[in-house]
Amino acid sequence: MKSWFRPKIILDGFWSFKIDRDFVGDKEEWFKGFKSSDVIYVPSSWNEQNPEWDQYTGVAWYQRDFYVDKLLEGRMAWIIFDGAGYKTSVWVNGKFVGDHEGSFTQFKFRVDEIRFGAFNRVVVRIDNTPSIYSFPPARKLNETAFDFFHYGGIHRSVYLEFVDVCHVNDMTIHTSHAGDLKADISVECNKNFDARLILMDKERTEIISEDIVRGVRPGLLRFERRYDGVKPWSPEEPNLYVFAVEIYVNGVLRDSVYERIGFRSVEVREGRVYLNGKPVFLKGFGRHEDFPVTGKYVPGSVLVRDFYLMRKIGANSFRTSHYPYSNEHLDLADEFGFMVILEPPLCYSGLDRLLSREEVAKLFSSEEYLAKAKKFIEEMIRQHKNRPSVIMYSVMNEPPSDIPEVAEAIKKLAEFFKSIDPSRPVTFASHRSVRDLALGYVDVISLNYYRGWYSEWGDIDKGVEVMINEVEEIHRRYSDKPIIITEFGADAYLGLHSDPPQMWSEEYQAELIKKYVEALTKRSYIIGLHIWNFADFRTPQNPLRTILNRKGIYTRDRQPKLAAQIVSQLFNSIPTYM
Ligand code: GCB
Repeated sequence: MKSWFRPKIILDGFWSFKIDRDFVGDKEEWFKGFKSSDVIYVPSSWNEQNPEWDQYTGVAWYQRDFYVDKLLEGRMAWIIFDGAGYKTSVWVNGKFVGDHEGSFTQFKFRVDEIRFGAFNRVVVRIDNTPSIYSFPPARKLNETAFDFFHYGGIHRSVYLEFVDVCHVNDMTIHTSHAGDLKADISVECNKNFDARLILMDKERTEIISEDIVRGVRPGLLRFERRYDGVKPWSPEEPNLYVFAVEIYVNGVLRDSVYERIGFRSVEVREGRVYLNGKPVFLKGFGRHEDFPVTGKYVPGSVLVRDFYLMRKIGANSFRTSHYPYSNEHLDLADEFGFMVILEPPLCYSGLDRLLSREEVAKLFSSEEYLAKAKKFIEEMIRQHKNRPSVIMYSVMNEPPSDIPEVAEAIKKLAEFFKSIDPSRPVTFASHRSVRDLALGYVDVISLNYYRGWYSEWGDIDKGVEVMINEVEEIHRRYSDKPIIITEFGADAYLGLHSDPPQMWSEEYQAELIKKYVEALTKRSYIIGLHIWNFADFRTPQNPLRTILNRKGIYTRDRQPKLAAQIVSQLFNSIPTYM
C-alpha cells in the first residue's frame, strides 16, 4: 500500500554507527543514545562501506536524530523499515518500539514517544549472527546454506509515516483481464466513516470511476465491480491503474492510500500457464539484489538499467531468487511487464553440508520451524499480493526434497500459500531432479540443473544429454504439470577466452546456455527458462568462487559477457505466447 497523503519523514542518509563486537551495547544501554565517530549510509549494507566491517557478523548499532514539526501533532507515528536485518530492534527517544526478524520484507512499529516541535532520536540494533534457524540458514559467514553473501545492516529505506486514527490497514485486490475487481479493505476507525473508492489511470489524470461505500467502525469493506473497457496488464502492454481509497469522517478526509494494479488473470491447466487466457512462455533469469559497495541495496538507477537490459535481451520474466525483492524492484516489474515468480527467503541449496540427513528431517518436521516459515511467507504475500507482475509463488529454493519429511513440509507450505492467496499458482525450485519427492505437491514443476558444470564438467553435450533424459523422465511422471527450468548456467570470468570453449571462459558459458535453450525449447511441456544469473554477485568465500559467483551473463557492474549476445538472439526469437 502506498500513500501520497500521509506525511512522511525520510530517514535515509548518514547515521552514526557502532560495531558491538563484545555485545556490551545492551548492558551499557546504547539504546538510549551512544557516542561514536563512525558514520554509515542508509540504505546499504554495512559490509562494503568500510573494509574493516566487511567480514563482520554480529551486532551493530545505528543512531540518528530527526525533527518532527508541531503541525503533525495529533497523528499516530509509524516508523517503517523497507528491509533491515537480520534481526532489528528499534528504540525511539530511549523507549523500545519493537523488533523484527528477517531482512527482506517491510515492517513497521507504532511510535508513541514522538516529541512534536522537537528533535527525536532513533536507535536501531541490528544482529546478523548466522543461525541454522534463520531464514535462510547459515552457521558462519562462509558456511551458509545459500550462495550469496550474508550482508548485514539497514539495506533499504527507513521513514516515519504520520497517520490519522481513522486509516486503512490493508487491502487485498483481485482482478481479471475481463475487468473484474474485488477488493477487501480493512479500515480502523473510532467513528462511522465513508470510503471513496476511485479507479484512475496510472498518471492519476483521469478518474475512470468512483464509488462511495459506507463503513461501520472498525470495518472490513468488500467491494466488487466490473470495469468495462479497461485494458489488461500483459508483458507486451503492462497497463497499470491506480486504485485509491479515501476515508472520510463527517465529510473530512482522514486517510488516502492506493495501489498500482493491473487487470490480469493467471491460471494453470493442461500443462500450461495461462496469462489472460493465453499460454505463456517465461524467458528470463534468476536475479539477486547485490551491488558493489551498497551490498544488498540496489540503487534505483541500477534497477532501471537492469530492466532496460532485460527488455532488450528479450526477457519477460524473473524469479526473486532467493528472497522477496524491494518495492522499487517489483514496481519496475509491474511497470515493464515482467512476470515474476516471488520467492521467500527459504533457501536450502547447501543445507546438506551443514546438517546430517537426520537433522534435516528433524528441522523440517518441527511445527515451530514451520510456523516461523509461515510468518515469513505471510509477510511477503501481504507486501506484494496486489502486484500484477507477481504471477506465481515459489515456496522455497533447493530443499533436500528427496527426504520424506522435507517433502511433507513443502506440501504443508504449498497449502499454506494457497490458503492465504488462492489466486496464484505455486511451485518450488528443485535440484533433486528424479529423486524429488515433492514435485506432485505444486502446480508447476521448477527444476534447477547444472549438468555440464558441477557434473559432466568440461563436456557440455554430455551434460545436456543427461539433463534432458532426467527432464523427460519427470515429464513422464507428471505429464499434466508444466515445467520451468528455473536455473541453468556456467561461470565465466569476463575477458577469459578459449577455443575450444573451456570452463570459466566466456565461450563455455555462452555455448552451455545455447545448447540448453535449444534442447529445452524443443519440448512443448517446457513453459519457461530462467538463466542463472542475470549478473555476477558476491558470495561467501569458498574454493568454488572467485569472490563473486560469475554465472551472470552481465558482470556485477552490468557490462555484457559473450553470453549476453547469444541470449539476446535466443530469447528474442522465442515468442511470449506459446
Ligand atoms: C544453485 C542455487 C543458487 C546458486 C547456484 C550456483 O543451485 O540455487 O543460489 O548460486 O546454484 O551457481 O551454484
